[in-house]
Amino acid sequence: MLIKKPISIKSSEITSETNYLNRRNFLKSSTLIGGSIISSSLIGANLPDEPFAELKDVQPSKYSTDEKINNFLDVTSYNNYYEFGLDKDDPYKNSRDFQSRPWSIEVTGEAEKTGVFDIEDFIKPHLLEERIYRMRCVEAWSMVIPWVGIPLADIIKTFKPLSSATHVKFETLHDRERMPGQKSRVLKWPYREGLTIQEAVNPLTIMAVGMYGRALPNQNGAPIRLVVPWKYGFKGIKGIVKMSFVKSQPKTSWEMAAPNEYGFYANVNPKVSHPRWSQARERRIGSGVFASKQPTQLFNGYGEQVAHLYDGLNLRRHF
Ligand SMILES: Nc1nc2c(c(=O)[nH]1)N[C@H]1C(S)=C(S)[C@@H](COP(=O)(O)O)O[C@H]1N2
Ligand SMILES: [Mo]
Repeated sequence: MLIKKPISIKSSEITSETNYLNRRNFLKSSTLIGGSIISSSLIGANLPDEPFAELKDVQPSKYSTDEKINNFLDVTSYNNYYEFGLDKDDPYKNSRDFQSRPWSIEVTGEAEKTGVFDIEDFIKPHLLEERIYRMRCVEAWSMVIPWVGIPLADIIKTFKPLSSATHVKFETLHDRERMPGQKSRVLKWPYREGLTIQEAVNPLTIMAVGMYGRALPNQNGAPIRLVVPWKYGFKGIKGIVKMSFVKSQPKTSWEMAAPNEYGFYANVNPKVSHPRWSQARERRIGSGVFASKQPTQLFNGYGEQVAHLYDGLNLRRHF
């Protein structure tokens, strides 16, 4: 268990939205010492070198939804991160000792500035924003997650991509000792993802370094992961060590594994079924076992910001 349950506090209380919001106000107005409900003693187990650190100067964003935020416990114990196992609670159980520092990110390809950068230097030039986004997994469940991150456009700008760069490609850490799930052949490692340059610089696309105002837990992709809220969750690659500016559409891990099931675009689309299930509806995690599924929205409800990217593209063919 990630969270050592303190006596007399139920997990529902630890993680409720109200507590999250109260905590947020509390953090704004005072120095955090032990005793806040989500304190380093509860979460610290997940980031051994430092407590689940509070992120400073996080700006709110007009792109955040005001929908009900999911419980911290849902978001950190119901995960897909095959590097740490295939079951939903495997990442939570198996990533506990993962060390996400020191960490460097290699930037390569069609750009003026390339090289290997320490994560702190990679993040430092940028303002952190809170982005409360819906996340829709291709498996037909969804959550609302308060990410903390940096617009990918701001990051990309600092590397000055050349006009020859049409796509951005990302890779997760490849290390079978630190990521034991990579001993399985379920995917071709490292996990790979990619976006067109236009998708990458869309204002909704962020690289997340935190959630709930705190550093990103390991199971959610520490220290840095992609969040592309109008696409299926698998586009949101975790534990990124490499970003490449490339001249053609890169092959992604899920496309390599099952090209008829997982396309490069992976835009959320209720009208385009997965070959094995419908995408018309989704189960909102945390809504209770008796809650009915809710309708899935085209582009996960972010059409106003992103529909123009796909003008003239056949979304059924380019799924
Ligand atoms: N490296 C890596 N990134 C990954 C995955 C993975 O298995 N490995 N799973 C993806 C899938 S299918 C989803 S739905 C989201 C889940 O993100 P979350 O666990 O933070 O909610 O992460 C995505 N990023
Ligand atoms: Mo997913």
